[in-house]
Amino acid sequence: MGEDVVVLDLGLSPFGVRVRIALAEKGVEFDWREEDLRNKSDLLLKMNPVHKKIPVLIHKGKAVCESLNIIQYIDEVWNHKSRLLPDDPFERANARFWADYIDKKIYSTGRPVCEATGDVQETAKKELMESFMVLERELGEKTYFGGESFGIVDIALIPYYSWFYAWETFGNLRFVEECPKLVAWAERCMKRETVAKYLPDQHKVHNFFLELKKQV
Ligand code: GS8
Repeated sequence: MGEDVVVLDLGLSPFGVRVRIALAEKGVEFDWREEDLRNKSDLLLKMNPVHKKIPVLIHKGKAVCESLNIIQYIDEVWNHKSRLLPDDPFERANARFWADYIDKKIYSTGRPVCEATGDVQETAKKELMESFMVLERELGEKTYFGGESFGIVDIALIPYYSWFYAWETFGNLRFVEECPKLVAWAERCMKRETVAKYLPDQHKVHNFFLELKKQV
């Protein structure tokens, strides 16, 4: 492997998908290793001793953790093509703000929409849709969140497109009606080889939650 890059990951993880897309955008080859989170490898525990979570990017033997942090690292190391963050400090701060917004809002409400019932699910549905409406407004008429070029905010959000079907099925949410611009944006992103290659099939995400529900 020319670049000496290893990714510790999990197929359906939206955080792991971010890392795979970022590396693909840069044309960096990597050795992909799927972890069993019920039986974490010694390598994962050694490389991410603080959180013990995937994804971890191991570059030349050194570990970088946390998906948004990893995207920024990838952008800085392989800075010759496909800049994922803008150079302008204000635009850069703005991109980080929105990536952080997605991180704080989507996963934490998106999981209970699939897993919970009753009031907990209702509250999560409301909060999730509120966040998507905010993102719909921020995207507006732009091609990508950063304008004409695909970047960190798109990479932070697009893995959740694989969850839309699960949210529609478990939560009865309607994305095409509620946030048409985001759906059109997601379809635009899907036309990119790097996204289409790594986005999990939406039925797999739905089945994952179905299985999870059976275990309860
Ligand atoms: C989240 C990673 C995460 O939650 C990031 O990389 O952006 N903020 C981090 N990883 C999960 C799998 S995805 O659901 C994980 O590794 N969980 C293992 C555990 O909690 O033990």
